[in-house]
Amino acid sequence: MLTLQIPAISCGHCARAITEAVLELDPAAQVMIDIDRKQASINTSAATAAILARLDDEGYPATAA
Ligand SMILES: [Cu+2]
Repeated sequence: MLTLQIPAISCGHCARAITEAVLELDPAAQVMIDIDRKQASINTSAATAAILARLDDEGYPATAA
């Protein structure tokens, strides 16, 4: 389980955009977003670096929580 801190999360749209970005990398990924805590919990076989790069492209820079 990868837990990311993503300060730019502010609403459901952000949560959906992040989820879709992760699913493009790994269609089997499980993504849980906590909007209040601005955290994403991701169960994925994709490389963490690839996830971080993809989220950065989407405008949601993330750090490991
Ligand atoms: Cu939003």
